[in-house]
Amino acid sequence: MSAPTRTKPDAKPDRSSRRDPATQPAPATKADAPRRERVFSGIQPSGNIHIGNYLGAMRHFVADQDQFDNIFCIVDLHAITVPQDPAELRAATRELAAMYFAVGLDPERSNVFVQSHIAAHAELAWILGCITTLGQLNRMTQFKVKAGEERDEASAGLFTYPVLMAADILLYQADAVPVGDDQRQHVELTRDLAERFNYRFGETFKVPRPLIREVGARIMALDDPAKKMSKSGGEVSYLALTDAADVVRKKIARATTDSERTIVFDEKRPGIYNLLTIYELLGTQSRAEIEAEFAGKGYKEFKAALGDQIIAALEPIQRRYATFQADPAELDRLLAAGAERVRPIAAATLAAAKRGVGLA
Ligand code: AQP
Repeated sequence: MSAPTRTKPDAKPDRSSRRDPATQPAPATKADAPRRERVFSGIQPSGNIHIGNYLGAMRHFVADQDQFDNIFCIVDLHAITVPQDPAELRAATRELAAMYFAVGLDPERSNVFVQSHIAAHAELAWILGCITTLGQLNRMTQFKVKAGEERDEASAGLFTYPVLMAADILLYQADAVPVGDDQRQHVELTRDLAERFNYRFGETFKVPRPLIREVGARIMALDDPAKKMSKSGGEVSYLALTDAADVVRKKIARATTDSERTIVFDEKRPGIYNLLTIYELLGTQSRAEIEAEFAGKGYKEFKAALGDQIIAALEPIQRRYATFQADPAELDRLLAAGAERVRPIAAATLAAAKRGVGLA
């Protein structure tokens, strides 16, 4: 049931709004029938996938594959919110596909596809953009960080990026969104938009919850532990999943620590804390065991052990990555198959949203 049309777009949704069966997305496919909880997440093909992407997001996608109905996207429309070289973007899209499968996503259990291959993302983003306020977008911290001082030079796409992200998630009626901590605010906006839309136009979208792990949700830059590790940081700031062993050793040796001597998990010492967190997440030891292992030892020994551990973790990923990269036709086939499987879900949701607002 629709709310009065005078409702301000920024008004708090009234949770007493009733379900309107006319605006329910039709059950789309067998895959959309009573089911496990569905997760949706995306990664931009905007550069080298780094260990922050892996520890904050990708490894959870893989670990939880059997628990969820899985939809993972290569968000190329998000990537073009900042300038991209077209040939590099094309290559990065396949590289990210290869990396998704190399870290362990099984194409039988996880749907992996390219965002721009399903036009419903852009269409729903427009509709959602019309119920999003400038005030909401002005509060998005990632835009402020990415636009920097040159705000007027940033693209309108970068400003409305969170609306496209909301469309990505809501199209698939996702229950949960596994992401790193930097995306928390965007998932909150997604929830707000879903609730507002449902209130104004009838129950249409599932309101998803963020799935953010406590440890590893924010891996910091190696050269500046005050900043998050990022694809667009300098070469020495991130560890790419494709880095060769000698590069890993060099980057870890140079990683910023401090002038103290003890190797302990202390959040007030962000450099060593970040490195210890990576060590913890790639290994099996508890924090107490790690601290005991390095008691009385120096940074040099710890960094050597960390380098070895990273190299050992990356080796099988890099081997599988090379195999997928060597067969671009197979990658394209897997991506097309992934898109075909999820397209009906997106189409049903978009149709319901259009009916809701009076476009169909
Ligand atoms: N440093 C990080 N620690 C933990 N998780 C992280 N993620 C990103 N950086 C870290 C998570 O990885 C997923 C994909 O990220 P993305 O490609 O969508 O976006 P991003 O945050 O823009 O990645 P970058 O590396 O920072 O790229 P640039 O520099 O191009 O902006 C998300 O789940 C994200 O939370």
